Amino acid sequence: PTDIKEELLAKYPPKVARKRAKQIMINEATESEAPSEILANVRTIPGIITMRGCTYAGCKGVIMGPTRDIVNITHGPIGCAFYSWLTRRNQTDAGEDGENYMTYCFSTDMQDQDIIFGGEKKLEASIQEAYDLFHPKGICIFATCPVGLIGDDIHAVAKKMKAKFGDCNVFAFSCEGYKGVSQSAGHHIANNQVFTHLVGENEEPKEGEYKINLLGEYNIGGDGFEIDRILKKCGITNIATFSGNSTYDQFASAQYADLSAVMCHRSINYVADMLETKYGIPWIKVNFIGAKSTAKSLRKIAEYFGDKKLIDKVEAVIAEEMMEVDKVATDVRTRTDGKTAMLFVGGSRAHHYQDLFAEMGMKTLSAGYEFAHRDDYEGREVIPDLKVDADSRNIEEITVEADPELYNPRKTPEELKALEEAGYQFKHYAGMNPDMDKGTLIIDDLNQYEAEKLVEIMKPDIFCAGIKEKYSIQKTGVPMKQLHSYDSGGPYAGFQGAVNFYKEIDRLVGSKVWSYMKAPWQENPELTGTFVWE
Ligand code: CFM
Ligand code: HCA
Repeated sequence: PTDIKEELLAKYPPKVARKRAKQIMINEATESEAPSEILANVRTIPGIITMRGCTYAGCKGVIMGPTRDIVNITHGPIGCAFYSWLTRRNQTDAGEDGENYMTYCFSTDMQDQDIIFGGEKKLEASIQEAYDLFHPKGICIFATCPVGLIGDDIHAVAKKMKAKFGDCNVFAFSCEGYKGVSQSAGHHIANNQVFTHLVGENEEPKEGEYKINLLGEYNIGGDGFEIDRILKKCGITNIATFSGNSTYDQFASAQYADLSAVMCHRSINYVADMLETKYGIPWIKVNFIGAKSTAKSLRKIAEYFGDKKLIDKVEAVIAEEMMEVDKVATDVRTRTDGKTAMLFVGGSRAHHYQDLFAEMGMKTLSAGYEFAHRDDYEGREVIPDLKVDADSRNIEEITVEADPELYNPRKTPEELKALEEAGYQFKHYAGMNPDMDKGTLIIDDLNQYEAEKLVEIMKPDIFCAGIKEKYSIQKTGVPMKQLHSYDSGGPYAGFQGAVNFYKEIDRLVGSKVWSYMKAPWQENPELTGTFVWE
Protein backbone atom coordinates (compact mmCIF):
# COMPACT_ATOMS: atom_id res chain seq x y z
CA PRO A 1 0.00 0.00 0.00
CA THR A 2 2.83 2.45 0.64
CA ASP A 3 3.99 1.98 -2.96
CA ILE A 4 0.48 2.53 -4.26
CA LYS A 5 0.15 5.70 -2.22
CA GLU A 6 3.43 6.96 -3.62
CA GLU A 7 2.39 6.12 -7.13
CA LEU A 8 -0.83 8.08 -6.68
CA LEU A 9 1.08 11.11 -5.45
CA ALA A 10 3.94 10.92 -7.94
CA LYS A 11 2.21 12.99 -10.59
CA TYR A 12 1.46 15.97 -8.34
CA PRO A 13 3.57 19.10 -7.79
CA PRO A 14 5.20 18.95 -4.30
CA LYS A 15 2.71 21.25 -2.54
CA VAL A 16 -0.31 19.34 -3.84
CA ALA A 17 1.34 16.01 -3.03
CA ARG A 18 1.97 17.12 0.57
CA LYS A 19 -1.69 17.95 1.09
CA ARG A 20 -3.03 14.86 -0.68
CA ALA A 21 -0.66 12.68 1.34
CA LYS A 22 -2.64 13.63 4.46
CA GLN A 23 -5.87 12.56 2.78
CA ILE A 24 -4.61 9.14 1.77
CA MET A 25 -4.32 6.78 4.69
CA ILE A 26 -3.01 3.25 4.92
CA ASN A 27 -5.30 1.66 7.44
CA GLU A 28 -3.68 1.00 10.81
CA ALA A 29 -0.42 1.97 9.19
CA THR A 30 2.70 1.30 11.12
CA GLU A 31 4.97 3.16 8.72
CA SER A 32 6.27 6.22 10.50
CA GLU A 33 5.63 8.57 7.59
CA ALA A 34 1.99 7.49 7.38
CA PRO A 35 -0.50 9.76 9.13
CA SER A 36 -2.42 8.34 12.07
CA GLU A 37 -5.29 10.69 11.31
CA ILE A 38 -6.91 11.56 8.04
CA LEU A 39 -7.34 15.07 6.68
CA ALA A 40 -11.03 15.50 5.84
CA ASN A 41 -13.66 18.21 5.35
CA VAL A 42 -11.14 20.61 3.81
CA ARG A 43 -11.20 22.46 0.49
CA THR A 44 -10.49 20.57 -2.68
CA ILE A 45 -7.29 21.79 -4.30
CA PRO A 46 -8.18 24.02 -7.28
CA GLY A 47 -7.58 22.25 -10.59
CA ILE A 48 -8.36 18.80 -9.22
CA ILE A 49 -11.46 17.12 -10.64
CA THR A 50 -13.26 16.26 -7.42
CA MET A 51 -16.21 13.88 -7.02
CA ARG A 52 -17.87 16.37 -4.66
CA GLY A 53 -20.95 18.53 -5.12
CA CYS A 54 -21.85 21.91 -3.64
CA THR A 55 -23.50 23.18 -0.46
CA TYR A 56 -26.75 24.02 -2.26
CA ALA A 57 -26.91 20.38 -3.47
CA GLY A 58 -26.56 19.11 0.09
CA CYS A 59 -29.28 21.42 1.37
CA LYS A 60 -31.88 21.56 -1.38
CA GLY A 61 -31.24 18.22 -3.03
CA VAL A 62 -30.25 15.89 -0.24
CA ILE A 63 -32.04 17.03 2.90
CA MET A 64 -35.11 18.91 1.65
CA GLY A 65 -35.52 17.18 -1.71
CA PRO A 66 -37.27 14.03 -0.38
CA THR A 67 -40.04 15.96 1.45
CA ARG A 68 -43.07 15.89 -0.78
CA ASP A 69 -45.50 18.46 0.61
CA ILE A 70 -43.18 21.45 0.96
CA VAL A 71 -42.74 23.72 -2.07
CA ASN A 72 -38.99 24.12 -2.52
CA ILE A 73 -38.12 27.31 -4.43
CA THR A 74 -34.59 27.81 -5.73
CA HIS A 75 -33.72 31.50 -5.72
CA GLY A 76 -31.19 31.79 -8.50
CA PRO A 77 -30.44 31.26 -12.17
CA ILE A 78 -32.58 28.52 -13.71
CA GLY A 79 -29.72 26.05 -14.11
CA CYS A 80 -29.37 25.53 -10.35
CA ALA A 81 -33.03 24.53 -10.06
CA PHE A 82 -33.12 22.54 -13.27
CA TYR A 83 -30.02 20.47 -12.55
CA SER A 84 -31.18 19.64 -9.03
CA TRP A 85 -34.66 18.68 -10.16
CA LEU A 86 -35.41 14.95 -9.64
CA THR A 87 -31.76 14.01 -10.03
CA ARG A 88 -31.64 12.03 -6.78
CA ARG A 89 -33.65 8.81 -6.77
CA ASN A 90 -35.52 9.60 -3.57
CA GLN A 91 -38.87 7.88 -3.98
CA THR A 92 -42.11 9.02 -2.43
CA ASP A 93 -45.55 7.72 -1.71
CA ALA A 94 -47.90 10.62 -2.37
CA GLY A 95 -50.26 9.25 0.27
CA GLU A 96 -53.97 9.76 0.64
CA ASP A 97 -53.80 13.55 0.51
CA GLY A 98 -51.84 13.27 -2.74
CA GLU A 99 -49.91 16.43 -1.92
CA ASN A 100 -46.69 15.96 -3.83
CA TYR A 101 -44.69 18.86 -5.28
CA MET A 102 -41.58 16.85 -6.10
CA THR A 103 -42.41 16.61 -9.77
CA TYR A 104 -42.37 20.40 -10.09
CA CYS A 105 -39.28 22.55 -10.57
CA PHE A 106 -39.71 25.87 -8.72
CA SER A 107 -37.28 28.69 -9.39
CA THR A 108 -37.16 32.48 -9.41
CA ASP A 109 -35.22 32.23 -12.70
CA MET A 110 -32.89 35.16 -11.91
CA GLN A 111 -31.80 37.24 -14.86
CA ASP A 112 -28.99 39.76 -15.33
CA GLN A 113 -31.18 42.65 -14.17
CA ASP A 114 -32.01 40.82 -10.93
CA ILE A 115 -28.32 40.40 -10.22
CA ILE A 116 -27.78 44.11 -10.83
CA PHE A 117 -30.85 45.55 -9.09
CA GLY A 118 -31.51 42.79 -6.54
CA GLY A 119 -33.81 39.78 -6.61
CA GLU A 120 -35.92 40.21 -3.46
CA LYS A 121 -39.04 41.49 -5.25
CA LYS A 122 -38.93 38.64 -7.69
CA LEU A 123 -38.53 36.16 -4.83
CA GLU A 124 -41.53 37.68 -3.06
CA ALA A 125 -43.62 37.38 -6.22
CA SER A 126 -42.56 33.74 -6.67
CA ILE A 127 -43.51 32.82 -3.11
CA GLN A 128 -46.88 34.50 -3.63
CA GLU A 129 -47.44 32.63 -6.89
CA ALA A 130 -46.57 29.26 -5.32
CA TYR A 131 -48.89 29.99 -2.40
CA ASP A 132 -51.80 31.03 -4.63
CA LEU A 133 -51.41 27.95 -6.82
CA PHE A 134 -50.89 25.24 -4.19
CA HIS A 135 -51.61 26.53 -0.67
CA PRO A 136 -48.89 24.24 0.71
CA LYS A 137 -48.16 23.73 4.42
CA GLY A 138 -44.66 25.02 3.87
CA ILE A 139 -42.52 26.92 1.38
CA CYS A 140 -38.73 26.72 1.55
CA ILE A 141 -36.34 29.14 -0.18
CA PHE A 142 -32.83 28.10 -1.21
CA ALA A 143 -30.03 30.57 -1.94
CA THR A 144 -27.68 29.89 -4.85
CA CYS A 145 -24.22 31.45 -5.25
CA PRO A 146 -25.25 34.80 -6.83
CA VAL A 147 -27.83 35.42 -4.09
CA GLY A 148 -25.11 35.46 -1.46
CA LEU A 149 -22.85 37.59 -3.64
CA ILE A 150 -25.43 40.32 -4.23
CA GLY A 151 -26.79 40.12 -0.67
CA ASP A 152 -30.54 39.49 -1.13
CA ASP A 153 -32.08 39.08 2.34
CA ILE A 154 -34.00 35.87 1.73
CA HIS A 155 -34.78 35.43 5.43
CA ALA A 156 -36.49 38.82 5.65
CA VAL A 157 -38.58 38.00 2.57
CA ALA A 158 -39.53 34.59 4.03
CA LYS A 159 -40.52 36.14 7.36
CA LYS A 160 -42.64 38.78 5.66
CA MET A 161 -44.50 36.23 3.52
CA LYS A 162 -45.05 33.86 6.44
CA ALA A 163 -46.65 36.67 8.44
CA LYS A 164 -48.73 37.69 5.43
CA PHE A 165 -50.12 34.18 4.78
CA GLY A 166 -50.66 33.10 8.39
CA ASP A 167 -51.29 29.47 7.39
CA CYS A 168 -48.07 28.61 5.57
CA ASN A 169 -44.65 28.15 7.13
CA VAL A 170 -42.12 30.01 4.98
CA PHE A 171 -38.42 29.84 5.79
CA ALA A 172 -35.14 30.14 3.96
CA PHE A 173 -31.68 28.58 3.75
CA SER A 174 -28.42 30.49 3.21
CA CYS A 175 -27.01 27.50 1.35
CA GLU A 176 -25.07 29.25 -1.41
CA GLY A 177 -23.05 26.64 -3.30
CA TYR A 178 -19.74 28.10 -2.17
CA LYS A 179 -20.78 28.38 1.49
CA GLY A 180 -18.84 25.29 2.57
CA VAL A 181 -16.31 22.89 1.10
CA SER A 182 -18.94 20.31 0.02
CA GLN A 183 -22.53 19.07 0.33
CA SER A 184 -21.87 18.47 4.03
CA ALA A 185 -22.23 22.17 4.86
CA GLY A 186 -25.58 22.11 3.09
CA HIS A 187 -26.84 19.25 5.26
CA HIS A 188 -25.99 21.27 8.35
CA ILE A 189 -27.64 24.46 7.08
CA ALA A 190 -30.79 22.51 6.11
CA ASN A 191 -31.03 20.60 9.37
CA ASN A 192 -30.50 23.70 11.53
CA GLN A 193 -33.38 25.47 9.81
CA VAL A 194 -35.69 22.43 9.91
CA PHE A 195 -34.97 22.08 13.61
CA THR A 196 -35.55 25.79 14.25
CA HIS A 197 -38.62 26.34 12.09
CA LEU A 198 -40.39 23.01 11.82
CA VAL A 199 -39.61 20.30 14.37
CA GLY A 200 -42.01 20.52 17.30
CA GLU A 201 -44.75 22.45 15.45
CA ASN A 202 -47.38 19.71 15.78
CA GLU A 203 -49.09 19.99 19.14
CA GLU A 204 -51.09 16.79 18.79
CA PRO A 205 -49.16 13.82 20.24
CA LYS A 206 -48.58 10.83 17.94
CA GLU A 207 -49.91 7.47 19.08
CA GLY A 208 -48.18 4.14 18.59
CA GLU A 209 -46.04 1.50 20.25
CA TYR A 210 -42.23 1.66 20.26
CA LYS A 211 -41.96 5.07 18.63
CA ILE A 212 -38.76 5.94 16.83
CA ASN A 213 -37.44 8.56 14.44
CA LEU A 214 -35.32 7.28 11.59
CA LEU A 215 -32.64 9.89 10.95
CA GLY A 216 -30.44 10.06 7.85
CA GLU A 217 -32.45 7.75 5.57
CA TYR A 218 -33.42 9.33 2.24
CA ASN A 219 -35.43 6.59 0.50
CA ILE A 220 -33.10 6.28 -2.45
CA GLY A 221 -34.38 3.53 -4.73
CA GLY A 222 -37.09 2.78 -2.15
CA ASP A 223 -34.68 1.86 0.69
CA GLY A 224 -36.95 3.65 3.16
CA PHE A 225 -39.99 1.70 1.94
CA GLU A 226 -38.21 -1.59 2.70
CA ILE A 227 -37.09 -0.35 6.14
CA ASP A 228 -40.63 0.82 6.90
CA ARG A 229 -41.98 -2.58 5.83
CA ILE A 230 -39.67 -4.31 8.31
CA LEU A 231 -40.31 -1.85 11.15
CA LYS A 232 -44.04 -2.26 10.67
CA LYS A 233 -43.76 -6.03 10.65
CA CYS A 234 -41.90 -5.82 13.97
CA GLY A 235 -44.54 -3.51 15.45
CA ILE A 236 -42.20 -0.50 15.66
CA THR A 237 -43.80 2.90 14.91
CA ASN A 238 -41.77 5.23 12.73
CA ILE A 239 -42.87 8.76 13.65
CA ALA A 240 -40.59 10.66 11.29
CA THR A 241 -37.97 9.81 8.70
CA PHE A 242 -35.46 12.59 8.12
CA SER A 243 -36.18 12.94 5.27
CA GLY A 244 -36.97 10.01 2.94
CA ASN A 245 -40.63 9.84 1.93
CA SER A 246 -41.33 12.45 4.59
CA THR A 247 -44.05 15.02 5.03
CA TYR A 248 -44.28 18.36 6.78
CA ASP A 249 -46.26 16.72 9.57
CA GLN A 250 -43.59 14.08 10.21
CA PHE A 251 -40.88 16.68 10.93
CA ALA A 252 -43.39 18.65 13.00
CA SER A 253 -44.08 15.55 15.15
CA ALA A 254 -40.52 14.26 15.72
CA GLN A 255 -40.63 15.30 19.39
CA TYR A 256 -43.07 12.45 20.08
CA ALA A 257 -40.62 9.62 19.32
CA ASP A 258 -38.84 7.82 22.16
CA LEU A 259 -35.64 6.92 20.30
CA SER A 260 -33.71 8.33 17.35
CA ALA A 261 -32.10 5.72 15.11
CA VAL A 262 -29.36 7.27 12.97
CA MET A 263 -28.53 5.74 9.58
CA CYS A 264 -26.33 8.30 7.81
CA HIS A 265 -24.23 9.72 10.61
CA ARG A 266 -22.59 12.36 8.44
CA SER A 267 -25.67 14.19 7.27
CA ILE A 268 -27.59 14.36 10.52
CA ASN A 269 -25.77 13.35 13.74
CA TYR A 270 -26.18 16.87 15.17
CA VAL A 271 -30.00 16.64 14.80
CA ALA A 272 -29.94 13.50 16.96
CA ASP A 273 -28.03 15.50 19.60
CA MET A 274 -30.46 18.42 19.35
CA LEU A 275 -33.50 16.13 19.73
CA GLU A 276 -31.94 14.72 22.86
CA THR A 277 -31.04 18.11 24.35
CA LYS A 278 -34.40 19.69 23.61
CA TYR A 279 -36.80 16.79 24.17
CA GLY A 280 -34.83 14.08 26.01
CA ILE A 281 -34.84 11.55 23.13
CA PRO A 282 -31.71 9.31 23.24
CA TRP A 283 -30.05 8.20 20.02
CA ILE A 284 -28.25 5.18 18.65
CA LYS A 285 -26.43 4.49 15.40
CA VAL A 286 -28.07 1.88 13.17
CA ASN A 287 -27.39 0.49 9.71
CA PHE A 288 -30.00 -1.18 7.53
CA ILE A 289 -27.57 -1.84 4.67
CA GLY A 290 -26.72 -5.55 4.85
CA ALA A 291 -28.98 -8.30 6.19
CA LYS A 292 -26.82 -8.93 9.24
CA SER A 293 -26.59 -5.21 9.96
CA THR A 294 -30.36 -4.96 9.62
CA ALA A 295 -30.87 -7.77 12.12
CA LYS A 296 -28.36 -6.17 14.49
CA SER A 297 -30.07 -2.78 14.23
CA LEU A 298 -33.52 -4.27 14.90
CA ARG A 299 -32.18 -6.08 17.96
CA LYS A 300 -30.61 -2.84 19.17
CA ILE A 301 -33.94 -1.01 18.88
CA ALA A 302 -35.76 -3.86 20.66
CA GLU A 303 -33.19 -3.95 23.46
CA TYR A 304 -33.67 -0.23 24.03
CA PHE A 305 -37.39 -0.62 24.62
CA GLY A 306 -36.63 -3.78 26.61
CA ASP A 307 -40.11 -5.22 26.13
CA LYS A 308 -40.27 -9.03 25.77
CA LYS A 309 -43.13 -8.77 23.30
CA LEU A 310 -41.02 -6.64 20.95
CA ILE A 311 -37.82 -8.65 21.45
CA ASP A 312 -39.63 -11.88 20.52
CA LYS A 313 -41.35 -10.30 17.55
CA VAL A 314 -38.06 -8.95 16.21
CA GLU A 315 -36.45 -12.40 16.50
CA ALA A 316 -39.38 -13.98 14.66
CA VAL A 317 -39.17 -11.41 11.85
CA ILE A 318 -35.39 -11.87 11.50
CA ALA A 319 -35.75 -15.67 11.37
CA GLU A 320 -38.46 -15.46 8.74
CA GLU A 321 -36.70 -12.90 6.54
CA MET A 322 -33.28 -14.53 6.77
CA MET A 323 -34.48 -17.73 5.09
CA GLU A 324 -34.58 -16.13 1.63
CA VAL A 325 -31.49 -14.01 2.36
CA ASP A 326 -29.41 -17.04 3.35
CA LYS A 327 -30.58 -19.04 0.36
CA VAL A 328 -29.53 -16.36 -2.14
CA ALA A 329 -26.31 -15.51 -0.28
CA THR A 330 -25.20 -19.15 -0.26
CA ASP A 331 -25.81 -19.41 -3.99
CA VAL A 332 -24.04 -16.19 -5.03
CA ARG A 333 -21.09 -16.82 -2.73
CA THR A 334 -20.07 -19.75 -4.87
CA ARG A 335 -19.24 -17.13 -7.51
CA THR A 336 -18.48 -13.95 -5.56
CA ASP A 337 -16.33 -15.27 -2.71
CA GLY A 338 -12.89 -13.67 -2.70
CA LYS A 339 -13.75 -11.00 -5.26
CA THR A 340 -12.72 -7.41 -4.55
CA ALA A 341 -14.42 -4.03 -4.42
CA MET A 342 -13.64 -0.32 -4.10
CA LEU A 343 -16.19 2.14 -2.72
CA PHE A 344 -16.06 5.91 -3.00
CA VAL A 345 -19.35 7.49 -2.03
CA GLY A 346 -20.55 10.61 -0.19
CA GLY A 347 -20.44 10.36 3.57
CA SER A 348 -21.76 7.00 4.75
CA ARG A 349 -22.35 4.49 1.98
CA ALA A 350 -18.65 3.79 1.47
CA HIS A 351 -18.82 2.30 4.96
CA HIS A 352 -22.32 0.76 5.05
CA TYR A 353 -22.04 -1.09 1.74
CA GLN A 354 -18.91 -2.91 2.87
CA ASP A 355 -21.25 -4.99 5.05
CA LEU A 356 -23.21 -6.13 2.00
CA PHE A 357 -20.04 -7.02 0.13
CA ALA A 358 -18.74 -8.91 3.17
CA GLU A 359 -21.95 -10.96 3.19
CA MET A 360 -21.06 -11.99 -0.37
CA GLY A 361 -17.53 -12.93 0.69
CA MET A 362 -16.11 -9.90 -1.14
CA LYS A 363 -13.21 -7.85 0.17
CA THR A 364 -12.91 -4.07 0.15
CA LEU A 365 -9.47 -3.02 -1.11
CA SER A 366 -9.95 0.71 -0.85
CA ALA A 367 -12.70 3.09 0.24
CA GLY A 368 -13.33 6.71 1.05
CA TYR A 369 -15.86 9.45 1.38
CA GLU A 370 -16.38 12.50 -0.80
CA PHE A 371 -17.07 14.85 2.09
CA ALA A 372 -17.33 13.05 5.43
CA HIS A 373 -15.54 14.41 8.48
CA ARG A 374 -12.83 12.72 10.56
CA ASP A 375 -15.39 11.22 12.96
CA ASP A 376 -16.96 9.25 10.08
CA TYR A 377 -13.54 7.67 9.46
CA GLU A 378 -12.04 7.44 12.91
CA GLY A 379 -15.06 7.45 15.23
CA ARG A 380 -16.82 10.03 17.35
CA GLU A 381 -14.01 10.02 19.92
CA VAL A 382 -12.09 12.45 17.69
CA ILE A 383 -14.87 15.08 17.70
CA PRO A 384 -13.31 17.15 20.53
CA ASP A 385 -10.03 17.27 18.56
CA LEU A 386 -11.54 18.39 15.25
CA LYS A 387 -9.81 21.49 13.92
CA VAL A 388 -12.11 24.43 13.37
CA ASP A 389 -11.04 26.34 10.28
CA ALA A 390 -12.42 29.35 8.41
CA ASP A 391 -14.69 27.10 6.35
CA SER A 392 -16.22 25.13 9.20
CA ARG A 393 -16.61 28.29 11.27
CA ASN A 394 -18.73 29.64 8.43
CA ILE A 395 -21.42 27.03 9.22
CA GLU A 396 -23.65 28.06 12.07
CA GLU A 397 -23.87 25.90 15.21
CA ILE A 398 -27.23 26.55 16.80
CA THR A 399 -27.70 26.56 20.56
CA VAL A 400 -30.47 24.30 21.74
CA GLU A 401 -31.86 24.12 25.25
CA ALA A 402 -34.25 21.78 27.05
CA ASP A 403 -37.84 22.64 26.13
CA PRO A 404 -39.57 23.98 29.27
CA GLU A 405 -42.71 21.90 28.58
CA LEU A 406 -41.74 19.06 26.30
CA TYR A 407 -38.37 17.97 27.70
CA ASN A 408 -38.82 14.50 29.11
CA PRO A 409 -35.89 12.10 29.53
CA ARG A 410 -37.13 8.80 28.07
CA LYS A 411 -35.08 6.67 30.44
CA THR A 412 -34.07 7.26 34.05
CA PRO A 413 -30.32 7.58 34.76
CA GLU A 414 -30.52 4.10 36.36
CA GLU A 415 -32.14 2.57 33.28
CA LEU A 416 -29.50 4.15 31.04
CA LYS A 417 -26.72 2.89 33.30
CA ALA A 418 -28.11 -0.64 33.33
CA LEU A 419 -28.24 -0.67 29.52
CA GLU A 420 -24.73 0.72 29.21
CA GLU A 421 -23.34 -1.77 31.68
CA ALA A 422 -24.83 -4.53 29.55
CA GLY A 423 -22.77 -3.18 26.65
CA TYR A 424 -25.38 -0.91 25.05
CA GLN A 425 -23.87 2.10 23.31
CA PHE A 426 -25.71 5.39 22.92
CA LYS A 427 -24.39 8.18 20.68
CA HIS A 428 -21.73 5.84 19.46
CA TYR A 429 -20.19 5.56 16.02
CA ALA A 430 -16.76 4.02 15.57
CA GLY A 431 -16.47 5.16 11.95
CA MET A 432 -15.38 3.25 8.87
CA ASN A 433 -11.70 2.62 9.55
CA PRO A 434 -12.01 -0.06 12.28
CA ASP A 435 -14.18 -2.16 9.95
CA MET A 436 -11.53 -2.17 7.22
CA ASP A 437 -8.65 -4.59 6.96
CA LYS A 438 -5.12 -3.64 7.85
CA GLY A 439 -3.27 -2.31 4.85
CA THR A 440 -6.35 -1.16 2.93
CA LEU A 441 -6.28 2.31 1.42
CA ILE A 442 -8.63 4.93 2.85
CA ILE A 443 -8.83 8.02 0.69
CA ASP A 444 -10.74 11.23 1.32
CA ASP A 445 -12.12 13.33 -1.55
CA LEU A 446 -10.86 10.98 -4.25
CA ASN A 447 -10.53 12.58 -7.66
CA GLN A 448 -10.81 11.58 -11.29
CA TYR A 449 -7.08 11.03 -11.76
CA GLU A 450 -6.61 8.95 -8.62
CA ALA A 451 -9.74 6.86 -9.32
CA GLU A 452 -8.40 5.77 -12.70
CA LYS A 453 -4.90 5.22 -11.33
CA LEU A 454 -6.19 3.11 -8.43
CA VAL A 455 -8.21 0.93 -10.75
CA GLU A 456 -5.24 0.54 -13.06
CA ILE A 457 -2.95 -0.53 -10.21
CA MET A 458 -5.29 -2.65 -8.09
CA LYS A 459 -7.76 -4.00 -10.68
CA PRO A 460 -10.78 -4.47 -8.41
CA ASP A 461 -13.62 -6.72 -9.55
CA ILE A 462 -16.04 -3.85 -9.04
CA PHE A 463 -15.81 -0.09 -8.47
CA CYS A 464 -18.63 1.80 -6.71
CA ALA A 465 -19.14 5.55 -6.94
CA GLY A 466 -21.39 8.06 -8.76
CA ILE A 467 -22.39 9.13 -12.24
CA LYS A 468 -19.33 11.29 -12.87
CA GLU A 469 -17.08 8.29 -12.28
CA LYS A 470 -19.16 5.69 -14.06
CA TYR A 471 -18.03 5.84 -17.67
CA SER A 472 -14.35 6.58 -17.13
CA ILE A 473 -14.16 3.49 -14.91
CA GLN A 474 -16.11 1.30 -17.33
CA LYS A 475 -13.67 2.29 -20.06
CA THR A 476 -10.91 0.64 -18.03
CA GLY A 477 -12.84 -2.63 -18.31
CA VAL A 478 -13.97 -2.75 -14.69
CA PRO A 479 -17.70 -2.98 -13.88
CA MET A 480 -19.02 0.08 -12.16
CA LYS A 481 -21.99 0.22 -9.77
CA GLN A 482 -23.51 3.50 -8.75
CA LEU A 483 -24.14 3.57 -5.02
CA HIS A 484 -25.91 6.94 -5.12
CA SER A 485 -28.66 6.30 -7.67
CA TYR A 486 -28.23 2.50 -7.73
CA ASP A 487 -28.31 2.70 -11.56
CA SER A 488 -32.13 2.58 -11.43
CA GLY A 489 -32.02 -0.55 -9.22
CA GLY A 490 -32.82 -1.01 -5.56
CA PRO A 491 -33.95 -1.06 -2.87
CA TYR A 492 -30.75 -2.40 -1.30
CA ALA A 493 -31.63 -1.75 2.34
CA GLY A 494 -33.13 -4.31 4.69
CA PHE A 495 -33.63 -7.99 3.90
CA GLN A 496 -35.24 -7.83 0.47
CA GLY A 497 -32.75 -5.13 -0.45
CA ALA A 498 -29.84 -7.40 0.44
CA VAL A 499 -31.25 -10.08 -1.86
CA ASN A 500 -31.55 -7.53 -4.70
CA PHE A 501 -27.98 -6.42 -4.15
CA TYR A 502 -26.47 -9.93 -4.05
CA LYS A 503 -28.14 -10.81 -7.34
CA GLU A 504 -27.08 -7.64 -9.12
CA ILE A 505 -23.47 -7.68 -7.97
CA ASP A 506 -23.23 -11.37 -8.80
CA ARG A 507 -24.28 -10.57 -12.39
CA LEU A 508 -21.92 -7.59 -12.63
CA VAL A 509 -18.74 -9.24 -11.35
CA GLY A 510 -19.49 -12.44 -13.27
CA SER A 511 -20.09 -10.76 -16.61
CA LYS A 512 -17.52 -11.43 -19.32
CA VAL A 513 -18.51 -8.38 -21.32
CA TRP A 514 -15.92 -6.09 -19.70
CA SER A 515 -12.99 -8.18 -20.81
CA TYR A 516 -14.08 -7.87 -24.45
CA MET A 517 -14.27 -4.12 -24.26
CA LYS A 518 -11.56 -1.96 -25.70
CA ALA A 519 -11.53 1.82 -25.65
CA PRO A 520 -10.82 3.41 -29.07
CA TRP A 521 -7.30 4.44 -28.02
CA GLN A 522 -6.44 0.88 -27.04
CA GLU A 523 -7.09 -0.26 -30.60
CA ASN A 524 -5.73 2.89 -32.24
CA PRO A 525 -2.76 4.09 -30.17
CA GLU A 526 -2.52 7.23 -32.30
CA LEU A 527 -5.63 8.49 -30.46
CA THR A 528 -3.78 8.51 -27.14
CA GLY A 529 -3.23 12.00 -25.76
CA THR A 530 -0.13 12.59 -23.69
CA PHE A 531 0.00 15.30 -21.09
CA VAL A 532 3.40 16.72 -20.31
CA TRP A 533 3.90 18.36 -16.94
CA GLU A 534 6.40 21.23 -16.98
FE1 CFM B 1 -25.74 10.41 3.73
FE2 CFM B 1 -27.12 10.01 1.66
FE3 CFM B 1 -24.52 9.47 1.84
FE4 CFM B 1 -25.33 12.04 1.86
FE5 CFM B 1 -25.21 12.26 -0.87
FE6 CFM B 1 -27.02 10.24 -1.10
FE7 CFM B 1 -24.42 9.70 -0.84
MO1 CFM B 1 -25.31 10.80 -3.00
S1 CFM B 1 -27.13 11.82 2.82
S2 CFM B 1 -23.82 11.08 2.98
S3 CFM B 1 -25.06 13.83 0.58
S4 CFM B 1 -26.13 8.52 2.72
S5 CFM B 1 -26.91 12.11 -2.03
S6 CFM B 1 -28.65 9.57 0.20
S7 CFM B 1 -25.89 8.83 -2.10
S8 CFM B 1 -23.54 11.40 -1.71
S9 CFM B 1 -23.22 8.39 0.58
C1 HCA C 1 -25.40 15.23 -4.82
C2 HCA C 1 -26.35 14.11 -5.14
C3 HCA C 1 -25.71 12.78 -5.42
C4 HCA C 1 -25.00 12.75 -6.74
C5 HCA C 1 -24.75 11.37 -7.21
C6 HCA C 1 -23.74 11.10 -8.26
C7 HCA C 1 -26.84 11.72 -5.40
O1 HCA C 1 -24.30 15.00 -4.33
O2 HCA C 1 -25.77 16.35 -5.06
O3 HCA C 1 -22.71 11.79 -8.34
O4 HCA C 1 -23.97 10.15 -8.98
O5 HCA C 1 -26.76 10.78 -4.66
O6 HCA C 1 -27.80 11.89 -6.16
O7 HCA C 1 -24.79 12.46 -4.38
